[in-house]
Amino acid sequence: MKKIILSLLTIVAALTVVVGATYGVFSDSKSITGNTFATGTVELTLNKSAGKPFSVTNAYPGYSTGWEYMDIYNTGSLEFEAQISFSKTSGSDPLWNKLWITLESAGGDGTCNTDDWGEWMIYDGYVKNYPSSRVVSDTAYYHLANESDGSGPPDNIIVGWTERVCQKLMLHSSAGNGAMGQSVTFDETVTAKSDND
Ligand SMILES: [Ca+2]
Ligand SMILES: [Ca+2]
Repeated sequence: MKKIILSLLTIVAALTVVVGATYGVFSDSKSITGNTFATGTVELTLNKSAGKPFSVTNAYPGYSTGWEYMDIYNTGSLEFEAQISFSKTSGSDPLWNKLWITLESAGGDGTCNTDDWGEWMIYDGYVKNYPSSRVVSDTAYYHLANESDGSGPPDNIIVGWTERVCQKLMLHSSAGNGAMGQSVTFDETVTAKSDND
């Protein structure tokens, strides 16, 4: 009986050795190397006509500047949507409240106020009421608008391209004596945002 038990123990020990052993395998492996992920840059350059910034003196109700422009030039590596905003930095509120601005795209000929194709009205109203969230690179205002990934309506300025925004500034004819002998200073800012629709 003792011999049988010893034999069983030997068998169990042997099985343990077998179970604990690792099998050899044949294998093969290949890699796709050099995966990278990098981001682009949003960068705008703002060029302008000689009459910008506006520098108006001795104005009166109904006075208007001539047509000036600024060029929103995409100098980054990503197409972008462009927005304009205006903010008063100092000076008279009664005068600021009566400043009126007209914004138009330059159209196909790139020249302001020639009424050619693509010369769309962007805004015609009081500067203080300008809707700053408005994308001015939309096809409604800009005939070169693009959307390379087709993800939404074309409202991007593509890399290396320029949108010319024509503008003239006037003092509304309804301005009263509260705006007389006053001055106001304001900023016009263009914000470029990477494509988001
Ligand atoms: Ca034109
Ligand atoms: Ca877009």
